[in-house]
Amino acid sequence: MYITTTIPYVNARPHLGHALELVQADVLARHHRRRGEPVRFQTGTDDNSLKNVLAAEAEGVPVRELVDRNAAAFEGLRQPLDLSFDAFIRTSSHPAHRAGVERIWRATGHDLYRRHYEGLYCVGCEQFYPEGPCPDGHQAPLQRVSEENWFFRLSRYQDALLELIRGGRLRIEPAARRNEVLAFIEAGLADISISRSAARARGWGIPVPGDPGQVIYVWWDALANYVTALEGDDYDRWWVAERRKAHLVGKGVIRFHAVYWPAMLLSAGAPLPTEIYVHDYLTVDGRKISKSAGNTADPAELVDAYGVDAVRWWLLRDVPRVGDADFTEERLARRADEDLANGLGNLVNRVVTMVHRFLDGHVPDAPGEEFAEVPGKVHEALEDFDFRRAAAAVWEIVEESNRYVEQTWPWQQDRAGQEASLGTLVHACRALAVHLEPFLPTAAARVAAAVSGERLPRPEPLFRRLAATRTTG
Ligand code: MET
Repeated sequence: MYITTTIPYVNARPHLGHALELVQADVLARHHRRRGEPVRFQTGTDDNSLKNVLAAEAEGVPVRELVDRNAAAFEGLRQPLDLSFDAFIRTSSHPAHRAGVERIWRATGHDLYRRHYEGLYCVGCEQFYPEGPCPDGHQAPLQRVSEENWFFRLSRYQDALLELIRGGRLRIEPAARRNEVLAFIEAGLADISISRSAARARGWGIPVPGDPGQVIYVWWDALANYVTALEGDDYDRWWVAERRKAHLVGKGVIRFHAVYWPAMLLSAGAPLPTEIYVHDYLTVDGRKISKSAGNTADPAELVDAYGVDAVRWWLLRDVPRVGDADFTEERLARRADEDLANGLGNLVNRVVTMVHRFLDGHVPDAPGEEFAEVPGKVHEALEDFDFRRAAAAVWEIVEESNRYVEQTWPWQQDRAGQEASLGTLVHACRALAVHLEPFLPTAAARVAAAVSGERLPRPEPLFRRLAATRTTG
């Protein structure tokens, strides 16, 4: 499976919303790799936007400097968040990106034309609106633009797109998002402007081939990343031969991925993606995430303060499949304490402690449950893009095992009874370590270490309690 995230603008440092999409993609990638399927997990940054240029101007630094600095912060999430991406593409520095964008431009040449255009451009959204204000709430005044631009005959692809989505060849999850896309296409597709004057772009971006006075629209350039990063044989392997090509996207950018991008590919005669998974947004402390409001919830800082397991677990366990979720540090700490420290940590600790107290640390040679149904349930949930349900399927092992301890009271049994019940419990903890890996790779490794071998290591607490660590300011 080829799994991509969107490539964020780098006008600012990453916020928790970026971490959500990256962690979701990471779980999918790890899950499919464990099933023995080849996986390519790709992410990156959208460097060529006007938004980045304006941010650099506001800071008084060269664009290149700002873009490099912020892109490094995105790439730097790999280690703190335990991300397993295979490739990271930056549109301003990837050696094959520009040539790839130019190739797509030429391949779609039969659908391109120049005409005069007037409209209101929102730099925050990097798109035109017929009238103001920006529906997304960007405060900066919309720019009135009146210039010659290149246009793409999107209108020509209306029927092909409808058929593609209705027929399920392009699957969009959740279904409400699919219906939203269908309604948008059914309402009629107008051609779109796909270039701007180089002057308005401040000379930043990829020039239109053969027309250096224009630069290519940043979305056209950015969407192309999904194929331009596939160099040499990788294009055939991951874009032509691969059966599953999934884009993870936020709800605000569906139209670009489910309408513009497939139309570009159809026009270029290239294969199409097969799946688009749409997540909703996070708010932080009840407000839209925004740099000016100072509530971006820096993912690397959160990991510093609470640990990677707590951050990943909140994103996976508390964010619903549909609907926005509100993040607060209290919620993160509460969820981690309840599930990780009290639920999982306590279980493993109790089991290891009892194995030491009653069996001198030796793991009994008793049969145990494999929880063979868990991978299937996880798989079904992930096919529905439902991380919460997938996480809950694994969590049943924790709950069932804790119930088992309460019901069997190993400390009251004779030696044979203790061997049987502790054998079962050690097995369960080992199964947990295996099934938890895609979600919480670090915690899974710690659980595995605590319950592996014929003689268990001395018990040590796996998770510290977090509730008092920090308070949201
Ligand atoms: N840069 C865009 C955004 O942050 C995403 C581009 S994905 C091809 O919304």
